[in-house]
Amino acid sequence: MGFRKDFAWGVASSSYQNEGSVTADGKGLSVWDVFTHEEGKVADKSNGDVASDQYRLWEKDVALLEELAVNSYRFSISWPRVLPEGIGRVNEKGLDYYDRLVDALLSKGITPYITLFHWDMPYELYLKGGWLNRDMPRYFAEYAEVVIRRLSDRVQHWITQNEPQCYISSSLENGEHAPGLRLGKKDLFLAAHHSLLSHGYGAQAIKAAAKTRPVIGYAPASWWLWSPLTENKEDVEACRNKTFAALENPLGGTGFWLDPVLLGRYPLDFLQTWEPYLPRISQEDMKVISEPIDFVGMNVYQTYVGRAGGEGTCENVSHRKGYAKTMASWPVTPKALYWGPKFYWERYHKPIVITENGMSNEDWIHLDGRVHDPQRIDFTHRYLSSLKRAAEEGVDIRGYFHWTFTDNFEWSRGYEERFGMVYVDFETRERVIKDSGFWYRDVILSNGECL
Ligand code: IFM
Repeated sequence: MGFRKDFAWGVASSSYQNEGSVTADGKGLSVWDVFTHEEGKVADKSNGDVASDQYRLWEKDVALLEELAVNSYRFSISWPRVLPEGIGRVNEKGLDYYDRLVDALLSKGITPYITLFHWDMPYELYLKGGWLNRDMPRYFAEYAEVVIRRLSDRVQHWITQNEPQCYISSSLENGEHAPGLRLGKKDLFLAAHHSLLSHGYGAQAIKAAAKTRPVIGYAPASWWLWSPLTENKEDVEACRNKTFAALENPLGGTGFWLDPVLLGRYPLDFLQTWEPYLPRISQEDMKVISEPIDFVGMNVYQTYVGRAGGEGTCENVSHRKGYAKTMASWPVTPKALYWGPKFYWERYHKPIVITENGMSNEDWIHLDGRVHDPQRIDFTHRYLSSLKRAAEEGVDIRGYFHWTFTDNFEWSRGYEERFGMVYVDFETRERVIKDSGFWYRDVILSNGECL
């Protein structure tokens, strides 16, 4: 027994990182459109104005997806393309684009997994206070409803939010991401609570407006994972506890973002430590936040490694000399896709979809005209083997989406790192499937049996 027969094999992307055409056909500005044009915000002074140009080259991209043999494609919708001011006026031309994309995918037997929010907040809503505004969750629900009305006769799989840790912490705490603010703890908790509420209102809006039975997920960043050095009971226990514990910086934590959604409460240790900084959290809010969903999305790139220390602590033994790492300096730690899903499954009993996993690399077109990326093949092989082990031991894993489809705009690092299974020449927008893409196709065609 390996992966389920109906396993979703896919690749993932996002609107700002891929679409380009940032003012085409009536699209409004997002916080990223504004931020990337400010001095010193992006490492290579670039922006997503064109990105991988998917808005114009979508037909080519659908043909590439077919060549990769994926049965699913995860992409996000640009909120300001659909509602240029964030609320109110609907931009039909923006919706038409997603209509065409969905139809083309379905005609090739590829199931769309649509993320409603992958960071590109309408700039007009930022001017209204963004995540600090108590009305944001309602605005998000209004937007969700517009999209669901238009696409849910054909689309069933929805992901409300991608990596709230990033659009709260990196965006509002350390200023690295748009809109580049540095707020204090009280504001951050308020924004985080509103983000969780918007997930809940979004899930309710999807259910209320869907024309076919929706399958709803939520995809926080699963970067705070701990895998045991050995499989001794003590090491496993120490790492499980550490994975869900409240952190010194609680907004990075796993329990903080998942317990409210899946268990209906903030973690107790978090509430005790941060009480003086928290907004009013009502029972009604928690009911909305924990609106039942169908799967938990895991965006997994790495894990810390730990072992039992004294007095129930977990000792960090992560980095050994000369450890393997990706271009982003993220350690190559395949155990993440075994222990992460296992710990989540044991705590939440929710089906799991790996909504992101992958690595950045320095890829280029070789003399033979091909893009050889053996590191990415080895990386993915190792991670998928771990995932397969988890599936074989009974963890309910429904799908895997490689991050990412084509090379794209990597936020504040611009175009310096390439995460794609398809190479993009950012001058000509020419695409070349990398060796890893062909390798992944064989994995998909064997449903993971060849791993
Ligand atoms: O490119 C990002 C993506 O937008 C969110 N998750 C992590 C990826 C790699 O940094």
